[in-house]
Amino acid sequence: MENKTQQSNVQTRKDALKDARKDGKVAPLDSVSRKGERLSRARRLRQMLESAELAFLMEAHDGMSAKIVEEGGFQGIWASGLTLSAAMGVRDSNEASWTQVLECLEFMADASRLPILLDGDTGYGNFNNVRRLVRKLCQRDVAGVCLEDKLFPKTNSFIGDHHPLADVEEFCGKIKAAQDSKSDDAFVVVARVEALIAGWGMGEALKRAERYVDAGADAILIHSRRHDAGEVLEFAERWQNRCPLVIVPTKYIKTPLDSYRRAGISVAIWANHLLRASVRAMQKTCAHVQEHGTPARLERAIAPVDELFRLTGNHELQQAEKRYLRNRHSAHLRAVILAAARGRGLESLTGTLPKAMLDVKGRPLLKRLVSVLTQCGAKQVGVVRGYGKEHVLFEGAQFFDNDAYDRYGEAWSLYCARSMLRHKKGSCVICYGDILFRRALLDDLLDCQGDIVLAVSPKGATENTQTYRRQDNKRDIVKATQSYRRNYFHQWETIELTGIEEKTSITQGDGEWIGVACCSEKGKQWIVEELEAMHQSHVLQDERADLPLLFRRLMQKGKAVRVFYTPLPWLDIDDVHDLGEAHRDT
Ligand code: SPV
Ligand code: MG
Repeated sequence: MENKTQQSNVQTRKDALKDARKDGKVAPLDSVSRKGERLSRARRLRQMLESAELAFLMEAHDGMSAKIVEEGGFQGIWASGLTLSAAMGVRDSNEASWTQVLECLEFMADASRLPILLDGDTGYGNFNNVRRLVRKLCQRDVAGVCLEDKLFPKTNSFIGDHHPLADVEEFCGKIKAAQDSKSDDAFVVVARVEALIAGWGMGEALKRAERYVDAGADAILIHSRRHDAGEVLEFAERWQNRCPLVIVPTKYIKTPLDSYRRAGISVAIWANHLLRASVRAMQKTCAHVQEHGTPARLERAIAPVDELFRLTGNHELQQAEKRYLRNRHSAHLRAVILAAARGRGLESLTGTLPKAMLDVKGRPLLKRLVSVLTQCGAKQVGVVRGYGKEHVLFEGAQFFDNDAYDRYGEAWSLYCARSMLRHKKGSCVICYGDILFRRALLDDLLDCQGDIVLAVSPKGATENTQTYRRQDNKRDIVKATQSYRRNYFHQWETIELTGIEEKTSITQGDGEWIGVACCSEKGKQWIVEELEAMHQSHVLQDERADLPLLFRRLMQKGKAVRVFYTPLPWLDIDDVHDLGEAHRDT
């Protein structure tokens, strides 16, 4: 007899819905409207309540659990007061403030696209607190709030007896206030009837539910702590489908779901299961590690670290870095500074210190260089030291020793730091240790496309900005497929190196390599392979094995080395004269 009545309820409800859909009054339970627009979260929650299907909300208490609920295939989230509090380590007695709850909700709403129904307890105060709460929930795209007719501060429904209930009139005022304060029409206000919990009986529960619906509640949550579903099924039967019903089958967990379907219940909430599952998993993990002294044997039983990265969307961040970072290299950028030489022409000043450690306006040259590279995003800076290596040690760099600094050329120094080029990911800047440049120059170089790109001071610029340089000083003179043009777009033009040699006169080339190069992942690989080849054939173990030789060999093998002309000023400290200029200039 009971089942029959329940079945006929469902039938009525389904028929009513069918008609409403035909008339276009109720959208199908879908996340997209008929016009193809994505429905708001509040609209989707409303649909769940209004659907003839039994729907489920799964509890979540933070961003991670919200994400897991979404991936788990649920249609919505119950932001449980109990688990939000417990996850913060406090009691479900309004010990967490409402703004702390709001903050958690914000993480949850960001982490998942599901509609969230907040367990708003008693509304954290009177009607006025409810108004502010609802305004804030709408702003944060929370789909609805469930208010319970108890007193602030509330007690969890499964603790203690004789819970005091709110005055009906006062509670109706909160429901009206909630409805009046929402900025999204679809935002859902659920009124939770605690009369059965408080032992006030079925009559009181029905009477209150009626009043709450009259006050504007969109749905009624009828709560029971009995271990069978008798109370809620009886309520549903007597309620006669006046508005959607929500239940929380925590205690009467064994009731078959079809009983709820037959009773015409709209939404069942699994209110605390994810937190309970993770508490047990955490306790087991602690016990295991205590017992065995190590989590080594747990690796397969727990989520891999990569799973945390996946759940928190690290892949998206990597894509975004490519699009938005000032230069696309920064994420894994490294740099190698070749600073092994004593410095010819500076013997009077390099009695003990190598030239890279000479003071330039109160700070060693090398430290200035490391700081420019770091500012440009280099995550790791390697310094190859040789002469006076005991004086080359400071924080912020990793050191490599070249003890053959006075016998072999710079290519050998680079070979000493080849491990820096072997990192699979990210670009690497290679630069001499006796130069100074500003950040803008390196930023521009890093923006340049190419597997090996040399920063070249173009002919005109070199002559204008570096007039103090001695004419007989040797420089790395560059010839390229194109000379520098004062063209806005030159930075994006593909200009390739055709020759690089030590010469004294700039007039013989298109510009001067300033001693800074940037290599892509592929470029790094070419360099490592070429250095190994040079090593095998003993070309590397020679004082003439400098970086221009390395670049020429790469070019001969058909590897494109690019030229990036920069008119920005830079300094090359070759002798006492240069150092004097650096003091005046920097
Ligand atoms: C919650 O999840 O916080 C609830 C449901 O309010 S219950 O714990 O059953 O009261
Ligand atoms: Mg609660």
